[in-house]
Amino acid sequence: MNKAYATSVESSRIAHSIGTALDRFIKINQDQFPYASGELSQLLRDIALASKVVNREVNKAGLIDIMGAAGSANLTGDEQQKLDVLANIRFSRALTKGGEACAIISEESETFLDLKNQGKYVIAIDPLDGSSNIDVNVSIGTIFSVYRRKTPVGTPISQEDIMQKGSEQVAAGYVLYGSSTMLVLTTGYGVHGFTYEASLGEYFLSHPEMRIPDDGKIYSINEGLCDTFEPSLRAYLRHCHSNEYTARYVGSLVADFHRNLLKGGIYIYPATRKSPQGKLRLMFECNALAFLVEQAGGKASDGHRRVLDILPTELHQRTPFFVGSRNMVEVAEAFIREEAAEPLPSENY
Ligand code: FDP
Repeated sequence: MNKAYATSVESSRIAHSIGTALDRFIKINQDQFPYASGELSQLLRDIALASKVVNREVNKAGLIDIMGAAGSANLTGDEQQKLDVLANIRFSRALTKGGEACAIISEESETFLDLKNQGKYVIAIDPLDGSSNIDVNVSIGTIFSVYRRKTPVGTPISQEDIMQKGSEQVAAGYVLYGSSTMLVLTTGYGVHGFTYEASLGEYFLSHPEMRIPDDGKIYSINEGLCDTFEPSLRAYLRHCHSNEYTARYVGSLVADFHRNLLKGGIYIYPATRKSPQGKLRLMFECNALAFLVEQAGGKASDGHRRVLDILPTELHQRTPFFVGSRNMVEVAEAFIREEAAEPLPSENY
């Protein structure tokens, strides 16, 4: 081959490796996975596959709305479904067919689904988080946690299998359907981000060993609810203002979390007058993100204690959530502890 030609090919995009596909990554790292028997790997593949289908639906959301608005049915005659219900069906179907999950708990369902099979894993999933953003073309996400069942395979699923602390997760992740689609994953050995290459139908490792900066300048909270926050939290927000932090709030948890993971920052959904326990669900949203952030070097708290140490008593339990850069979460916690010393909010706002 002509040397000049070889050099030009070398420096062109063709010469660059496409990178590590998710499947390959899972295979290479399988021995690092807890209970490395291959089942967890298969489970993660099932989740990735369902997320590709949901990604396709999300990208068609506008078209689905148009068809829905006309009150029409789709080509196969099915009634159009809301995207979050659709996502729930996609993930439940993939996990059921895959056979590695024995039970699914979903933000979309009242109770858990016992799959009555030989599977060893319990999945908690919020199939489509940020639903108020679906209709307006803003990033949304899927959040999932994976637990090992506690009772013997072959017996009915019990409360013990379902109501596990976040610290017992063996894997967790989220998919962000945004300007690009990403799957961010931990199995307890760091956090790795994969970007979806639609033309190849594959996730590729794009963000290995993700670490959240110890400090940041971004705070993410629905500040419109400020008058209903505890005085201590309002004091923390004044701290953010006086330090000229940047306010960023998409209102889609996965998108806000992802940005802060990359840039450093804190996301807060606190207790409010309307939601005294906060709005977010411990088992479907907070535990997975808490596991991820800790694996990336950050922190997740309910203002007083580590989120992963909370023993759930109800499936749809809510918790206040402070998550992000370690130092920022610790400063926020310090403000919460000083609650009694704070002046009344009306004097300051
Ligand atoms: P949504 O209600 O749109 O589903 O957990 C749900 C969630 O979104 C989060 O994704 C988001 O961060 C939060 O609620 C937004 O709540 P507010 O509108 O109260 O800020």
